[in-house]
Amino acid sequence: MNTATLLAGIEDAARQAGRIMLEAADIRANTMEKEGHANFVTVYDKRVQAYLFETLGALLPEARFIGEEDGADAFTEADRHGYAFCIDPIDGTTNFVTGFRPSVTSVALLCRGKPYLAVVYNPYSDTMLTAAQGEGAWCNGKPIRSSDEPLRRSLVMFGTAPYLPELSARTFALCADYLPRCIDLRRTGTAAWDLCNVAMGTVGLFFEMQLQLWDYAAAGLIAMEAGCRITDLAGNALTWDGPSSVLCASQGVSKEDYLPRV
Ligand code: 2AM
Ligand code: CA
Repeated sequence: MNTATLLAGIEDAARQAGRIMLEAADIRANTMEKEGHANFVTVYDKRVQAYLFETLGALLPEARFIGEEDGADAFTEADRHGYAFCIDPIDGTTNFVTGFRPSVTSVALLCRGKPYLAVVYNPYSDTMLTAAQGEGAWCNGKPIRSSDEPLRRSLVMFGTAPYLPELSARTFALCADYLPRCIDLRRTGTAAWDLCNVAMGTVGLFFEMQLQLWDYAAAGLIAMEAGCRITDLAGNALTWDGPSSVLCASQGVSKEDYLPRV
């Protein structure tokens, strides 16, 4: 199957996943707590993942699956070979539960352990972000590039990892470091959407102390294909095989401004 057909199939599946999110009812009553503080899952996260596993499995039967819910949530050595879908059925589950927007569906297709195709869909604004490795990134079918503005004329977004309280002091030290060096800070509650904002050019830089592979695999490729730099918070290349800190900046942010100074 060629790249365009495969990408179109993933887009269709993400759009249907978005429909499940938009039609969700009684979300709070259908919410369960996972391990740790403020870590939720709803029946809809599980329903969307089951839908995506089934639909994408039919699209590319030889692909393996890594997804946040219901097990199958670890990258394994087998995923370094062939194809593997890496899926977050609902990124921004806390937003989904509380009614704060947005939440998105995130699907990356890894090829030999590296992101190859990516789809992030925001059903609340009907915004479809896509990317193909080496071919570019698109928003609703139009090519996107990250911003040319320097950090001092850009917004910075960050995630707080509330389920990992040991990271909060460092997270807020980083906020205090970046705040005087940028216009202002923003937090949406979905790392995939934050990274897409850097890719779309609305935001100059994003950081979070720890993300899971399914939080950043798809949006990370979209950001790279839009000209962004993406590394861990120490500036090392991402290995795309498990949890990591993530630092991502638009093409206008200089190397000197990129890394934290604390
Ligand atoms: P989620 O909504 O799919 O859970 C918010 O800071 C970001 O971190 C969201 O993208 C959220 O994804 C993600 N996240 C939630 N729990 C996490 C965990 N235990 N480890 C890393 N990232 C997590
Ligand atoms: Ca999720």
